Amino acid sequence: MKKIIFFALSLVLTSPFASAEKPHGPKAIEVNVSVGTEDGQMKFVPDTLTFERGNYYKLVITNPSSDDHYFTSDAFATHIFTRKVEVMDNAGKTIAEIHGSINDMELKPGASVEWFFFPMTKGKNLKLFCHKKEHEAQGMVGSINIVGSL
Ligand SMILES: [Cu+2]
Repeated sequence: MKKIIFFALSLVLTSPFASAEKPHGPKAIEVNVSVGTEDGQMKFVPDTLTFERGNYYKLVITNPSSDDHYFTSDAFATHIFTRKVEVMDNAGKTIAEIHGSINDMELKPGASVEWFFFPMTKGKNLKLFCHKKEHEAQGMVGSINIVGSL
């Protein structure tokens, strides 16, 4: 019985770290955003994102809806340095790592990605939108700010 409890406990304790950054990497500040909602609303939640220069971020983008949605911001890409984007499977395990500058991604229903980046230059009201047909017109727009005194 003790063994089973220990096994269960070790699963609970280790699973959140399965997708975590390697211990020697910089510590990322986690920010969450969803594209669409479970009940089919055409919006980003939240629809305004603010990042600060000098920090390192992990932006977790999830699609809880049953539609395909884009997370697109051409301006944002020019203000950050992307370290990598990790694509997760249903269990939260990384199945792909993408490197290079990124300004557009499409998430299928249930999909989740983690975008690791450094904000480089300040920016105000950088446009975020979903370019799936008619989605922007229905409210799938948002804005991204990059602030900081540096
Ligand atoms: Cu959309």
